[in-house]
Amino acid sequence: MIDLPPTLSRRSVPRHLLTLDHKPSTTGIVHLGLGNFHRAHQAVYTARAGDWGILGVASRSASVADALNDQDGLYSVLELSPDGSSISVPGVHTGAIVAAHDPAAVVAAIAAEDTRIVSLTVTEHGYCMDPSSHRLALNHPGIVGDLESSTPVTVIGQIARALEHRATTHRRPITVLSCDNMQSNGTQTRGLILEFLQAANSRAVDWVAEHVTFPNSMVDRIVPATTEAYRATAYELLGIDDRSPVPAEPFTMWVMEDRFAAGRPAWERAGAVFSDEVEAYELIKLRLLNGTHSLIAYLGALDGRATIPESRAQDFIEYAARAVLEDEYLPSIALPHGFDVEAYVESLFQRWSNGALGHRTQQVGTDGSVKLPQRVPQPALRLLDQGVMPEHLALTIAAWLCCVVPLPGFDPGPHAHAMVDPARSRLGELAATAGSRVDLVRKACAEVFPTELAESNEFVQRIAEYVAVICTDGVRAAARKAARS
Ligand code: CS2
Repeated sequence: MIDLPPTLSRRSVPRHLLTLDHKPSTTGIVHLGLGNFHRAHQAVYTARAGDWGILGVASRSASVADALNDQDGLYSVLELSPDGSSISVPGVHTGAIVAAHDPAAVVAAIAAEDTRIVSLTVTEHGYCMDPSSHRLALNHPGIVGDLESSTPVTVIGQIARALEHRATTHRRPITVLSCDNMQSNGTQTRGLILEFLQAANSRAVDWVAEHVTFPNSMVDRIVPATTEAYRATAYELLGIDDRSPVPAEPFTMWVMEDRFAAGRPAWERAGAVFSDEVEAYELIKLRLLNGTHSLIAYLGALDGRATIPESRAQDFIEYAARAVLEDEYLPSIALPHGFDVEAYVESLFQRWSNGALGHRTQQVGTDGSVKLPQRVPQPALRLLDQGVMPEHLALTIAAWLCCVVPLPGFDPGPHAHAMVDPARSRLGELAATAGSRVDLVRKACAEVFPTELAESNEFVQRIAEYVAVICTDGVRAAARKAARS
């Protein structure tokens, strides 16, 4: 007989590794987006805060939800750094469901009387937002369908219908907490939900506006995708087979507004910060970390680098990263009171050097068409208005385009090919019909960025020049050009 390794459960897990040592007695939180980020971030804070259970909702894939249900709601978080690794098991999920299999169950869970918070990590893509106007994309096929349907399939439709249900039945208040990397994520989510309800001619609009809160939040932790290698490390550390471990860096940060309509876990016990300056923290995160991260990922992928630490170790990438961060992103931010920006910037470069984590360029480069609009346009427009050309922001967009748009005679390499982007096919169509490289860049910018950016001839021209240099002389030559300018 073969001895199978024990599977993860409340009975098999070593007690000292469990953050919450008992199954939560209630489910106060419904969380949409059961990906790795939520499981290594909010779930860890919640487990440390006490007895608040989370029902996890996966959008499509059943693998994580099945693993959690088969493992008593458990999975492990594998913390990796050059100084060593450690493992813990949050133990805060009371169950998991898959939205695509049962959208009505998602609406029912959010509408339930005991649910006090609905939180989201559904990525920028999940909000069905028009990139230029930042309003609900009323022509999005999912939204069009959801406006007619009582079993909505989009996240915005599901939350809106559930709030409508609350408004017309028990009327208990609730908080909608976006934990996605978007500027003013709470305010934007509120706008999208209210627009949906208005478009649906719902009578719940006023109730939602008055009784549901949407705090803004800034979330931060580098959390790669799970691979077989991470599973093997988790097995070594746990001695138990976990079907769904999550790798993460040691650093973690969460800053949010304290506006919860129906109570909240004591997240401050786990180090979360409640602040009235969240929007400033969001800008620091979105621009200094995420914006620079994008540039490192695209330059790295085009240079044949599989991971962020390998990319960041190239002198030309380190130079470009410091230039974009210090000269182009930083001046666009009013720092929060008492914030030590030098220490923050140095900690970023250390975090990006974490070779034990091996965060992939392909992962950071994925979804550029929905991530970059949150990172690049405002700092770029600000400098353009002052008559300054944001060279490294132009390089960021050029490098992204070279990764995801088919350009004649240019092969961006395997890491760029592996990047997933919802705009890939549309950008391919534009490339096939564009009259010139500048025309292609202008149309691509008009497709994903606010109109003002695509209308800046100078900026579009400069992006096209960088695209040309990357295609003919390579990414290092393009970075040299940006450094000289
Ligand atoms: C990254 C983020 O994929 C990306 O675009 O910049 O996922 C980043 O790792 C996290 O936001 C860190 O908190």
